[in-house]
Amino acid sequence: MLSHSRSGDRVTLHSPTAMPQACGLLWNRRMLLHVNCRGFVTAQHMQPEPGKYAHAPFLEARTFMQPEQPLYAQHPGRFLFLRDEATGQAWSLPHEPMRRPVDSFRFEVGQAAIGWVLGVGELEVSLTVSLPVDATAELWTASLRNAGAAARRVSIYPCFSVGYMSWMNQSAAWDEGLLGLVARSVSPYQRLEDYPRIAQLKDWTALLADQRPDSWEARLEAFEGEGGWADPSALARPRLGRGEAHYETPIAALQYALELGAGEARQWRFVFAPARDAGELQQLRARLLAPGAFEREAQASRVYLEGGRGCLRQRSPDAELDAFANHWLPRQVWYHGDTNRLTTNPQTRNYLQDALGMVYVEPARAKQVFRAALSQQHEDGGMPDGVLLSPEAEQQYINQVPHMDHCVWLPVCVAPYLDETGDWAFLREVVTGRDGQGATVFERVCAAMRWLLRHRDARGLSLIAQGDWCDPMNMVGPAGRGVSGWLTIAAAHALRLWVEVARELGEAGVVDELGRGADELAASAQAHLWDGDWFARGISDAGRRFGVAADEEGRIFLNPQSWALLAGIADADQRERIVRAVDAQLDSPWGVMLLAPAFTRMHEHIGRVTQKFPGSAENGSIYNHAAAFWIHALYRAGEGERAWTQLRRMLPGPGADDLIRRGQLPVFIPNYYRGAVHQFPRTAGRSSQMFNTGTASWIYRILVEDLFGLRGSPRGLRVDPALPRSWSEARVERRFRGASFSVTYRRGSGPLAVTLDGVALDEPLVRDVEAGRRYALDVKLPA
Ligand code: CEZ
Repeated sequence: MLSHSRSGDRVTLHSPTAMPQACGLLWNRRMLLHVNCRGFVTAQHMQPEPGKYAHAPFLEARTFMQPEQPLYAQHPGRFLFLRDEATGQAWSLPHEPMRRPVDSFRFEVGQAAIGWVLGVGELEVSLTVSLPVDATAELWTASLRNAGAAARRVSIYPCFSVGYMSWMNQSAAWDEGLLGLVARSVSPYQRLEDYPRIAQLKDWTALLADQRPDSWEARLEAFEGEGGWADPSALARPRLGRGEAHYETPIAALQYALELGAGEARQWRFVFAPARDAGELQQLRARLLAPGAFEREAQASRVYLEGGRGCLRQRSPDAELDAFANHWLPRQVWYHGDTNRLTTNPQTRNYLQDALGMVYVEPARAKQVFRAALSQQHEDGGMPDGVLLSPEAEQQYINQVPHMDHCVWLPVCVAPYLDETGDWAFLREVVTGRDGQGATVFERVCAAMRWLLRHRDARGLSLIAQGDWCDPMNMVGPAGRGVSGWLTIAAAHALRLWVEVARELGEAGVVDELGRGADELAASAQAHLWDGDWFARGISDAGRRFGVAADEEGRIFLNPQSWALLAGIADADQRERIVRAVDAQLDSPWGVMLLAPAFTRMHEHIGRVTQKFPGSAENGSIYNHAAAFWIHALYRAGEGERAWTQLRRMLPGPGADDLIRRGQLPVFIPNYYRGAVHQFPRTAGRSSQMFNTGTASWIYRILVEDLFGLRGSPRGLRVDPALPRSWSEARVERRFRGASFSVTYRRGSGPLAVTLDGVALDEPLVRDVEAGRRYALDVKLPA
C-alpha cells in the first residue's frame, strides 16, 4: 500500500481508495498547495491576506485553515480526463470525479513535487505538480506514453476547477494571445473604501498551456451536461464545445486529440495561476513556460528546501523514523519558520515556537523572530496576542481575544537558542520597542517575566482572562478572577529558565528576584492546584476548580502535568502519581490525549473548548503539540522509555492498519489525531490532516536534544542520550555551532562513556567547539 524511496525522501501510496484523505503539501513564500491523492487540491495564496483562485462551485465559507476539511464530489481539483477514441471509454485521472479504477496507481509525494503515475491498459500517464520558488503559480506536467504494440487514438483533457468566483462578476473564455483559458472576476465588496484594496487583488484564474489545444470549454455546466460531474457529457462528443462562461461558473478544460504510435510518448506543460490582469499572465507565461523554465524552477526549489535540512541526520534501527526525521520533519519546521504559516499576524506563541524549530535549522532566522516579537512588546512588559509582520497587518481571528500566556514563550524559546548557538551577546542587543524606548533583549525578557508575576491573583495563581495556550478556554476568567493552573506552572518554568540565563550573565539581582517569583508560583501551585494525583487545570471566575478527580468530564488535563515535570515543581512522589494518572486516563495507541473524558456538553465555567466535538482538537484529541510537551517532559524527567513509546506513536505507520486508521501519509505530523478513544472508538486515531502545528519544532528539538542527547550548553556540547532499549546502536551527523559531529552510539556494559576522536572524556561534554572542525564521538550507552 505504501512504499518509501531508498533515501526516504519520497513516499508512494499505491491506492486511491485505501486512505482517501491522504495528501501531500507543497508551498512557497506566497502560497500553499494541499494535494489529495484522488486529485482534489486546496490552494491558498497571499495577497497579502490569504486568498483563493480555485473555488467551490457555490458561495463558500471563508475561514482560516481548518482541520479535517471535508472533500466533496465537486471539491476543487486538478483532473486529467482520458478518452479512448476507438471505444469511447473515458477515465478521470488520478481518480476523481469519475472514480473509474485504473490498472495501476501511484501517488508520489516528494519534497518539491507531488505526482501520479497511472496505468490505463497499455497507456502510461503521469501528472506532476510543483511550485516556483517566488511566484504564485502551479507548474503542471502531463505525459502520456503508449507502451502497447499498436497505435492508439486518444484525447486528453486537463480539467482544472475554477468554481464560483464572485456574485458580482465572473466569466471565462479562451484567450488565443495568452494560449490559455482565462477566468475573470471581481471580488465582491460593498464599501467604497474597500475599492483600492479590491483593485489590487489577483481576481483572474488562468490555465496557460505550452501547446495549443484542439479544443476547450470554459463553462462548467456545458462540460458536465446531463451526465453530471461524475460522467461529464462533454467527453461523449468528439470535441469540446469551445464555450464561454458569461456570469456562469467557469471551468478550465482543454482537449488534446492525438494519435500515439507504439512506444510513442508526448508531454505537455501547464501553468495554473491567479493574476491581476492580462499583463501579469503574459509575464507568467514568458517566465514559466519558456524552454527549460520548469527545470530551472525545480532546481531553485531544491536549493530552497536545502535551506531547511536541519542540523541532524540519523541512522537508527527504525528506518521509517529515519526517513521522517531526515527529510520530512525538518521540512515541516522550515515551512513554519520560513512562511510564518502564511499569515500576516501569527499568534505570538506560535511565532516564537516556530522560531524554536528554526534554532536547529537556521538560527539566524530564530534570532530575527525574537527581535521582531520583542520590538512589539507592550510598555508594561506584556506581549501582544499576535505579532504584526507588516505595517498594514491587523490582528485577526483569535488575536482579538486576550490570552495571558504569550510572555511564557520567550524564555522557553530563547533559552534553547542560547544553548544551541552560544550567542550570549544577543542578550545585550538593544531592541527598540513600540514606545521608541530601547532596552536589551535580556531586560525585555525580564520585563515579560515581571509581567507574569504581576498578573496573578491573591493566591499567587496566574490570571487567565480569555485564554492561555488553550485558545478556546475563554470562559474561565473573563471577569478577571479566574486562573490557569497550567499557566501558573508554565510561568514557574519560564522564570526558572530565565534564572539560569541570568545566572550565566552574572545578574545576581535578577537571579534572586525571579528565583523567588518562581518559588512562589510553585508554592501556589502546590497549595491550590494539587488534587491528590495530578494538578488541576484552573479555577474559574466563580471559584470552581476544574480538571480534578471530582469532575465527570475533563477530569484530567495533560498540560499542567507535563509542565509540572518540566518546571521541577512535582516532587518524586507526585511525579510517580502524575505518570500513573496520565498512563491510566490519557494514553491511547496513537498518543496521549489532551484531556479526558472529553466534554460532551457546554461547561460555562470553562468555555468554548467544551463545545468542540468530543475527541476533536482541544476537546480531548491526541493534540500533538501537547503530546510533544509531555514527551519532552518525560525525557527531562528521566522517563526515556515511556517518552520513546509516545514519540513513536506520533508517526503514522509503519503497519497498514495504523496507516488506514490515521488516514495520513508519514510526511508530516498533523495537529491532532482524534481522541476520546473510549467515547468514540470508531474515529479514534484519525488524522486532522492539518500541517500547521507547533509540534514540528518540539519534536525536532526532542530528537536532537533528548533522544540523541546532543544538547548545547554554555560550555559546549553535552552528550546525554536516551535511546530506546530496543536499539543496540545508532549513528548521527549533527551540525553544531559551525562544526560537524559524527556520533556513533553503541550499547555497552558500564555507565555512559564518551570518547572524542578516540580519547575518553572525563565528563560527557565537548568543550570549546571550533567552527569548521569535524569531531568524531563514540558513545557507549549504559546496558
Ligand atoms: O489553534 C491553535 C493555536 O494556533 O490552538 C492551540 C494554540 O496553542 C495555538 O496557538 C491550542 O489552543 O478554536 C480555536 O481557536 C483553536 O484554538 C484553533 O484555532 C487551533 C487550531 O487547532 C489550529 O491549529
